[in-house]
Order: sequence, then structure tokens, then C-alpha cells
Amino acid sequence: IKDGWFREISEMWPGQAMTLKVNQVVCHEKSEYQDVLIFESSDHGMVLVLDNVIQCTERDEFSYQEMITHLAMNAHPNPKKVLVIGGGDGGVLREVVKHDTVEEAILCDIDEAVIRLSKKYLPGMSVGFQHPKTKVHVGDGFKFLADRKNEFDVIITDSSDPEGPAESLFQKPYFQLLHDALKEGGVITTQGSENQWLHLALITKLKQDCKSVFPVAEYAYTTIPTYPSGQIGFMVCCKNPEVDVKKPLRSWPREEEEKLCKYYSKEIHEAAFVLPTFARKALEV
Ligand code: AAT
Repeated sequence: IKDGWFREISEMWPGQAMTLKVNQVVCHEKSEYQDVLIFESSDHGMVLVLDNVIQCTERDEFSYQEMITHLAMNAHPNPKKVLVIGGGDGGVLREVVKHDTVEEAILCDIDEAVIRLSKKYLPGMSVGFQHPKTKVHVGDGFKFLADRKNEFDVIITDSSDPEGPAESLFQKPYFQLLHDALKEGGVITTQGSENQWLHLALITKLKQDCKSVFPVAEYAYTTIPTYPSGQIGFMVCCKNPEVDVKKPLRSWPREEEEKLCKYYSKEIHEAAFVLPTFARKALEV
């Protein structure tokens, strides 16, 4: 923070940086795993920053949290048991429990500080932790998955970027663990290493790794002003080769959809997989 502005400078997006005006810093601490900063911004509400990377702002978090959740949930016919890896702010849990089919939603985040501070300063997201169907486990997502087999209908990896504690969550052995932890017909989404403007080569590799483990692996994206270049992508994969994850298997009636979601709709579910030509061609290989 310099002269009242936070700048998101990182080698992951060379030569560019999102800048937000700071009203006041509400907390700043070094946890066991990362530097945790929460500040109140002038126009984007509260902002959560880990190791100098913006994780969410109250103004636009719904785009990311809704899309990473409902792309997976609505590509499954009957998701009952759901796992969230990362997601310590609680926003993805908040979205998961919007589905009446859910019986149990477990969240595993590596950092208790993110969970504790989100409960204190990000009530609109951490409301997810209050739901009776949710359970929290503090620990590394990779290790948590290692002894889970054939257990979940949907697994959502809402992790930070590949540099830092989430590095292992972007590699092939992790996708194998995800695959094996799913029941038959299970679906996953993962944070897809930023976006097509910045990391096309990384995304291509990510998709290839997913394809070598899952019969169905597709890339989708959403727009979100406060993530680098205003977009972030997801890998959406399914264990059942017959399922087309691009088409929602389930959807809410329009009126309910509008009550539950501010960004997601059944139309945007399909549109999220339509890529501009340069990205589509790169990801075809
Ligand atoms: N919904 C907010 C968006 C995030 S949060 C990422 C979460 O992943 C953090 O709470 C962090 O503590 C957790 N995390 C990191 N590594 C691990 C791990 N190995 N196991 C479990 N949880 C982990 C993501 C924002 C994306 C930013 C885009 N630039």
C-alpha cells in the first residue's frame, strides 16, 4: 500500500497491476502459510489479499463463487456430498448449500487465519460456514484427498494461484486424487490458473493434464473486474464420459434462479465454455 492505494504487483502478470483505493486496513497478519491482509476499499467493499494477491472483493466476488460452484453442481444429476478445497472465505460453501440435493458440504482450507478473519470481516461470504450441512477441516487439500476414495459427488478446488501454498493443486497427481475421491459420475471444477489473456500455455498444460485423468475436461471462464485482466477460468471435468458438462443437467426456474444468483444462469453456463478463436485454437491440442 502506497499513498492510500493498494497495488497488486506480481511476476504472474508482468507489467500490469490492479490498483484499489484504500479507506482503511482492518487487519494484517502473517499466518503460518501466507501474509493475510484485509482492507476496506473506497468502492469495492472489503478486500481479502493473500501474499499480495487479491482473493476477493465484496463487490464482485459473486461472479467467481457462483460460477466455480454452479458449473460443477448443475453438471451433476444429484449432488449430495460435496467437498471444497480452499475457499476459506466461505463464499463457495454459501453457493453449494443453495442446492437442495446437498446433504453434506465439507471445506478443507490450509489456513485457519483465512477462515477466522473472514468470519470476522467478510460476513456476506462466511455466512456459508453457519449452514448446518457444512463442516470445516483445516489442512492441506492434497493431503486431505490422499485417503479419500469414492466418496464425493462434486469437488470444487477454490485455491489461490499456483505460486505459494496451492502449487501442488495445479499438477497432475492432484487431478488423479480428485478423480479417485469422486464417486461414479462425479464432477469437479478447479481454479484454472488465471485466464486466457495471461496464461494460455499454462491453461493448455492444465487441460492436457486433466484430459489424461478425466474422460471429460473442458475450460470455462467468467468476467470479474478485480482479478488479473478481468477474467478467471475454470477446468470442469467429469468421470462419466457420457456427460456434456457444457450443458446444465439441472437448472432452477427463472424466478428462483434470479433470487439465488446474481451472475450464473443456465444460458451463461453454456456461454462460459465458448472461447475466443485464439484461445479455442490453443486449447484444441
Ligand atoms: N474464494 C476466494 C478465492 C480464492 S481463496 C484461495 C484459498 O485457498 C485461500 O483461503 C488459501 O488459504 C487456500 N489454499 C491455498 N493453498 C491450499 C492448499 N494446499 N490446501 C487447501 N487450501 C489452500 C482464490 C483466489 C484466486 C486468485 C486469483 N488471482
